[in-house]
Amino acid sequence: PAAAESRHASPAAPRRLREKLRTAARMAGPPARTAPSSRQQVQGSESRAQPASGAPPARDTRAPFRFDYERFRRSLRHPVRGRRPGEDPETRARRMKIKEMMKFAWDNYKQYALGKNELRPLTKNGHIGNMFGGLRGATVIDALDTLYIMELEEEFQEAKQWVEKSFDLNVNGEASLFEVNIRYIGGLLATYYLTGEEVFKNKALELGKKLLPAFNTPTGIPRGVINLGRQGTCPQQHFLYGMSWSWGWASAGSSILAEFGTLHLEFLHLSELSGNPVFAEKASNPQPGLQVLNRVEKPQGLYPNFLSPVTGSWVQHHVSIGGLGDSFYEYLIKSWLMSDKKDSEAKKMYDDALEAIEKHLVKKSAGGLTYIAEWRGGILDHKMGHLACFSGGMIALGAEHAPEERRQRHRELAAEITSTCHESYTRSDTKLGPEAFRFDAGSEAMATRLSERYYILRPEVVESYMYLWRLTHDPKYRHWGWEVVQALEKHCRVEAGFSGIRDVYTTTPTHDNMQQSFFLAETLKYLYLLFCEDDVLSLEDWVFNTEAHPLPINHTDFKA
Ligand code: DMJ
Repeated sequence: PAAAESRHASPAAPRRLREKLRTAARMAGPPARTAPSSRQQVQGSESRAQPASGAPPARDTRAPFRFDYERFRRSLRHPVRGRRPGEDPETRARRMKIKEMMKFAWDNYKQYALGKNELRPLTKNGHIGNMFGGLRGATVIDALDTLYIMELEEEFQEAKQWVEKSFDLNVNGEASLFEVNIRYIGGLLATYYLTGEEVFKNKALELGKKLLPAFNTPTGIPRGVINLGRQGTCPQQHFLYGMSWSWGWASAGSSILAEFGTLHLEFLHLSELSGNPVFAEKASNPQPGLQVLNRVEKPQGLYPNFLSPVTGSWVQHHVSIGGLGDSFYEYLIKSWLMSDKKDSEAKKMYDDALEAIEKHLVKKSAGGLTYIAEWRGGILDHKMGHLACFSGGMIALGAEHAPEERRQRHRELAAEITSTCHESYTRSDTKLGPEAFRFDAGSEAMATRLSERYYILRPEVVESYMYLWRLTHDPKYRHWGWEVVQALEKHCRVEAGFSGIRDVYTTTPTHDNMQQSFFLAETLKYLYLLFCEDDVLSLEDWVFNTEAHPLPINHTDFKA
């Protein structure tokens, strides 16, 4: 993930977007993907900059901005849910099994925890937690697009009704900018693009505005925590504003690479749908912080995980393609793909970062397993987190677009990393992988610490299987995905939903009593797609945000 960065380094694409949006706002004529339509009134136009002089504002004669949803749908190259040509019965049966798992997960959430953030499947109640600043229904929002794609129509209507009637944005509490963005904004945007239902777009835009104050820092790099409640009005921009903080646990008030770098995809779409460039501008960080990431020296070309939003310098030299760093890299390559391959600066940043990772972090174990180590001030930590296993899919996706001399090497690297992550699953008693596994002290792809033996229904390994399947059609990826389905059924399915487990190395694991919302957004969606034809949410039309919410590729030219 890395949105803000790609904008520091990549003023060209956002500039094109801003031009397009301004033109659209002036309505000199319908822009490429926007045109008047009777049913598409956009929210957000009311919050464009107003004169701050105190004089009464001139009458606004501009026609309201409208996003032409029908035109957008016609621009897709494949039907969203695919064409369903003849397929072998086993693949279909497996897909149907995964659909049944989704229904089971949803039904139990609905029965015992609707409106809470997650289901506690053992105690049969709901969990709220403290990541979403008073927002509720994380599982509803995360599940919406998966329910839609799986054609669970009744369940989708139940989720939609909850959004219409009960999803309250007037909340007061400290939220993670990153989590709210990837789960709520991403989920709402994706569901709008899939269905054309205005409620999802309107909620996304309303919530998006509440996140903007997090960017009010000397560099424009946002802080990690935002209060969605305490708000006033900022006269210059006529926007609501709140207060923001850095995480208490992050070194010296720093912002986290994978957090401020994982906004760009969603924020570009907020601007695309509203006609208001402010979202793209904020996530592009064009203000005083422009070029921060380009300017700051990167140790051996690597990006450390902690950056000061005040000074724009690194606070600590910990580099990881897993937690704290992961989705920064993911959003670089996906920014380029989502821009229809126009955001060349994002692509260059991705290429350079991957080259540094290959050179300094990619290692081979004594037993021949390829892994990506972490780096702490120049010292390698021979460990891979479960989170880092998304990188097989990311590298495979990037490899398709790499120059000839790198393409094959990156394809092999992606396959090897994915195979190592598969090993971390097969070497456990449950056939599910631990939170982190190591390659030291004679250990190979296994957790060596008690505190790293748990599995919380994470998606990253099946995410890579899905990409590798789509890009290679090697049947082993479907086979590996089916192993995961069986292990989930055996060890994580309980009477009232799915639960994480505390130790993957025992066949009688204790459950953690939590059905994570990303299990419905990601794990089950990627498993389902693994057993679909390639035209279901085709990679030619969509990029998945880091929570597996599909956002459309902008096939049209940004130049108005
Ligand atoms: C998800 O919320 C996202 O994939 C995020 O990028 C990382 N972690 C979780 C799932 O493991």
